[in-house]
Amino acid sequence: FLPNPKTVAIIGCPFSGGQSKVGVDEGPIHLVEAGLLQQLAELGWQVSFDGHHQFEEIRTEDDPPIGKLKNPRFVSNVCKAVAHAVGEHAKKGHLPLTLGGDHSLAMGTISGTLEKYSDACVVWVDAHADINTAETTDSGNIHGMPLSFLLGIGPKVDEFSWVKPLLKTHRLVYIGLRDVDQGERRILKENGIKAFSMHEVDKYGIGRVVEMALDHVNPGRKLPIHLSFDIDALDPAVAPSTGTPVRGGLTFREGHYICEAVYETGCLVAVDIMEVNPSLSDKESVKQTVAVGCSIVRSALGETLL
Ligand code: 4U7
Ligand code: MN
Ligand code: MN
Ligand code: MN
Repeated sequence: FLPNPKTVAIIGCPFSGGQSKVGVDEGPIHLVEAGLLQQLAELGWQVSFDGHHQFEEIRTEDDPPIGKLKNPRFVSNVCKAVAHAVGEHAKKGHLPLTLGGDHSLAMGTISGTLEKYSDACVVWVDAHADINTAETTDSGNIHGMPLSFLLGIGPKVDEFSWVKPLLKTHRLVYIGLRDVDQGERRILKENGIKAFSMHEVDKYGIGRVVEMALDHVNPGRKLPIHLSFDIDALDPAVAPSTGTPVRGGLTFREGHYICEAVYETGCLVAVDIMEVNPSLSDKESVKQTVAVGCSIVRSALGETLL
């Protein structure tokens, strides 16, 4: 799908409004400072860096909750801007790599991908399903909800009417789930959304899980793939610095294997790396989490072991 030479367009998104812990907005700065741009250049990519987008100007002064949703206007404005940035890069034939920031941003990134590739499928790697609706959310944190908006599930929220529900339920697949809310389970069941939880990873091994996941969402490997990787999919021993860690996660190799296998399809058109929070836990843990974030991205962009 991408013309040669391959260009990766890096979009820094220092944004934390989709959840309540400070610091996740510093994720992109740390990933870049750890040398991500040079690392991708060494893999043979043309690297074009947007810089870190500044969202303060589009923050609405008064942003009271809408129902349970927290910071709804700010999240909406930011995601709309991100959708535009991703869409423009994709239309140029570049591969947008979005550095989060919290996972509400995926409402923007996937909207942007779908602008250029209307038949794109989504591989969502996460401990969580991020598919709560305005009705089912307990926390009101929008980083737990982006997929319901993209799929058009749940009550319409005026503020988010710009999000076109273009993602089809059979074009979404999960890997790594282990903390799914009751309401989310019902949504997954009712809509027949395919999910490979940690149970399936244990049962079949990561190799078969990725193959089954891709067979479901991308039979024949003909469709463009958007990979949205929440760092909390990895076990907290591997990636401790994140806002909502859940034990029993993917090993270092399982996480990387997913990325390698997705890259190998030749169908990858966009990547998100989300939820790295450098202000959580000690200095060494932060360093480790940021380094893992970088290596996950390198694997997704073609780094091989041999
Ligand atoms: B993340 C949660 F209730 N489901 O909705 C919610 F458990 O982007 C967590 O995957 C959401 O980190 C986690 O708040 C969002 C909660
Ligand atoms: Mn998560
Ligand atoms: Mn997530
Ligand atoms: Mn999280």
